[in-house]
Amino acid sequence: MKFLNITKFLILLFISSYCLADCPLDHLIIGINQDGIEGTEDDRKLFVECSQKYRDSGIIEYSNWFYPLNESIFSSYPYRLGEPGFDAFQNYNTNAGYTYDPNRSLAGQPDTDYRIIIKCLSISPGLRMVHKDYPQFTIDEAGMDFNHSYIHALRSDSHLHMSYQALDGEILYWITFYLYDELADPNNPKDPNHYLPSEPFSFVFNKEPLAGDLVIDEIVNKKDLMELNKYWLKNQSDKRNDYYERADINKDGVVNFTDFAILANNRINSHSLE
Ligand SMILES: [Ca+2]
Ligand SMILES: [Ca+2]
Repeated sequence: MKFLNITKFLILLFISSYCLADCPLDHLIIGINQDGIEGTEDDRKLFVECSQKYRDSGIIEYSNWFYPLNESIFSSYPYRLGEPGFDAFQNYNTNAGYTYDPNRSLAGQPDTDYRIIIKCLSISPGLRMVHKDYPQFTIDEAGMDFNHSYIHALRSDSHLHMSYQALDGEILYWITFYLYDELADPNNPKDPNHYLPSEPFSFVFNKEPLAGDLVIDEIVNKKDLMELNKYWLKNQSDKRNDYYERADINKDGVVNFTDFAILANNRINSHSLE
């Protein structure tokens, strides 16, 4: 009996540490109003909070700005990692650590009042993202997506774990997503009940992309320059926004001529004339 109690205690301890606020695995947190200030232009714009992105990328936190994939026992897609997952800001559980933020949480019921779709814009060949829990799905092509709000409503929990699986443990892999609200009326973008799409965001595995390769495709060209321009002279770059999705190339807090020079140099080196 005592043994059963200890077992039960350990199981509960495991579940609580794995599933609740202090989950040891990295998660990106879905929210709105990134600057946390009411009355600014991002009030209804979706974003992902990136503080935990690459936290578990090495022996110490934030060792790398990529996730190394580990060789697994599986013969199919043998190089794997079980993070990052997704979560969402909420406004009711003050004990939930990093997800409690009333200024950044979505209002209403998931999948009823809003429906957040996480859509893949780009994925490198040989990588796939698998949701191993119910409902199971795999994303391995650009254009595929999943409904985060549906799973959130189904489980009454926004906390999702993902498995990233690849063919190689050394080459660069990437996956790029953006978020949108499927219930938003495209003809009425100022409708206060709906949310605007997020900027694209990426995870990279095994190594860092070329500095300046912001729209990740292993070449630095005009598309990357346009992405840098989107963040030009913004000066709030840090882990929370993944250094403006790597536009702040030297990670000094601001996107300026220093970053442009690095990008331009790699544009020449990657022999792109576009
Ligand atoms: Ca590029
Ligand atoms: Ca910079």
